[in-house]
Amino acid sequence: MLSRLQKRKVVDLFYLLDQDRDGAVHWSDLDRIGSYVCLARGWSRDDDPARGLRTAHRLFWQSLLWSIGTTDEGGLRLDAWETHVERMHRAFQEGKRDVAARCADAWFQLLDADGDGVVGREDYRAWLLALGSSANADAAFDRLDADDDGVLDRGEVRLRWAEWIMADDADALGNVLATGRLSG
Ligand SMILES: [Ca+2]
Ligand SMILES: [Ca+2]
Repeated sequence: MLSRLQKRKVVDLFYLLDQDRDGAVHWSDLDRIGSYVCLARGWSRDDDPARGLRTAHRLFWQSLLWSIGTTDEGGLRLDAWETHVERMHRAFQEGKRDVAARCADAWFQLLDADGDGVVGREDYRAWLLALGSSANADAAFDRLDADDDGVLDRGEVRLRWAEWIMADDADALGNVLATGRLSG
């Protein structure tokens, strides 16, 4: 059972991901976000970073379907997302670090749009812009980058993602990872 705060995070992400607002998230929504990221970075569809990003988005989508135990047909409705997050809670509680790490790494690949091995400020700005989030990307990035070295490395993303999933404390840094904000 998700707490009110945990649910707020999932709901906020869900409505931003559902780009065509048909009440479910499909691959086409994610693909559209990927195209917006490319636009924001000035990449054309056949550029190497654009190809890499599309692969990362595909892997993210597949890992999500795998985690939820479904196929793309009909898309992922809000209750499926909540089930996914509840499953991640259990994975943490049961010490299944490989399951949690796999999901966190899928997020890392998604956010590291240029594929240079770290999530830089430009990566993160483009993600929030593509998502359509109203958040101040720089403020959110500064909050996430707790060691203040100007990038989010894989370990940092794993930590912040764990907080995004698990934290029930409004001050937890990772609350803003997915959408740049803690709305509602
Ligand atoms: Ca990067
Ligand atoms: Ca950092």
